[in-house]
Amino acid sequence: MAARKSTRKPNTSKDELLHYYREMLLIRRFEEKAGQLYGMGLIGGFCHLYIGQEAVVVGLEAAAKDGDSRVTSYRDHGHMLACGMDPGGVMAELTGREGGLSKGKGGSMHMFSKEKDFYGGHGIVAAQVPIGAGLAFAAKYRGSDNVCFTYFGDGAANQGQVYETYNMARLWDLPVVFVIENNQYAMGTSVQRSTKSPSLWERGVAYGIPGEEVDGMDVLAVKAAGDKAVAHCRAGKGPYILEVKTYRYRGHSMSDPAKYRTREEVQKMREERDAIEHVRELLISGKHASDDDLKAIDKEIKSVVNAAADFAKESPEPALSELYTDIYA
Ligand SMILES: Cc1ncc(C[n+]2csc(CCOP(=O)(O)OP(=O)(O)O)c2C)c(N)n1
Ligand SMILES: [Mg+2]
Repeated sequence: MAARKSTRKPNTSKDELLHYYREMLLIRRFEEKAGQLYGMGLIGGFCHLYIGQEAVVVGLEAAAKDGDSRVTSYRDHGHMLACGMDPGGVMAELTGREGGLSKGKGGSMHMFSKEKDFYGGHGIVAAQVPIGAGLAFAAKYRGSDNVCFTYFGDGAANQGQVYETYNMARLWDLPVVFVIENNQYAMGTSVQRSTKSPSLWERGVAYGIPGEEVDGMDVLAVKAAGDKAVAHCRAGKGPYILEVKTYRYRGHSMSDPAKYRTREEVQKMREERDAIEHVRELLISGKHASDDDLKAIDKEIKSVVNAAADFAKESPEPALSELYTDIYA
């Protein structure tokens, strides 16, 4: 990844920077806590952490407005927090408790919020991509200018259904922002090993869909690209692709031994490119906040996350009768 170019525009206000800082920190601290609860045996099944990728969803949510929808993969806790879903409800779903957003019956990969227009949480790689086009179809059909943010990974970008969706989305000029979260790995396979063409967004050109690469470790760059993509969609010009270059610090899931990359590679990213540290530097160098101010924010966020974890531990397990509700047959 190229060295960071400062994308800070003179009009990036203190409030905006503080908002990004808080939102990204909430996701990081939440995910660290989820990792701890998993280690304690309180979370079962799979758990895919978003640590390192926070700037992607926080930057794009800053470009969204009421009524826009979002849909993503199993690496979804950050997306839920960024669109305003309750941290306690998300954590209690991870622990499989009654207070969870799917009443403890869905778990990490199956959470939804009608109120926030969050349509999951999908465990099948790329399955959310056609669903995203469907959500965009609904927005257009109803005559709104809302868009659907459809997130998927670099690995998912090699799935055939992505290209069927591109074709239809452009044919019908659906308001979809396709967000490829290129974190450079699909489980243990690096993008260099899986993908011939170095640029994933350029594949949209074959379908007449414009797009661009974005520095996903710079929340201001993500927000600026998000604004551009969203304006394109809202103007009725059809879909837009953002290939956001990012990096996950943790393994694919909690059970990943991470033998496919070196510790040094991860360390280098954390030290030189961390998105939260970037905003922290902007806040300090712009004299918008002191070290103590930022420590106070961290403390406040830790207490939100601790309260979510307490709720997730104390909420009861679902009643056995719940086995027979919310089912088709
Ligand atoms: C159709 C399908 N094939 C394989 C899998 C197993 N699988 C789960 S995640 C994953 C890797 C996807 O990587 P990427 O799209 O880059 O997303 P990331 O995990 O990096 O966020 C694979 C192969 C699956 N869940 N679904
Ligand atoms: Mg990936």
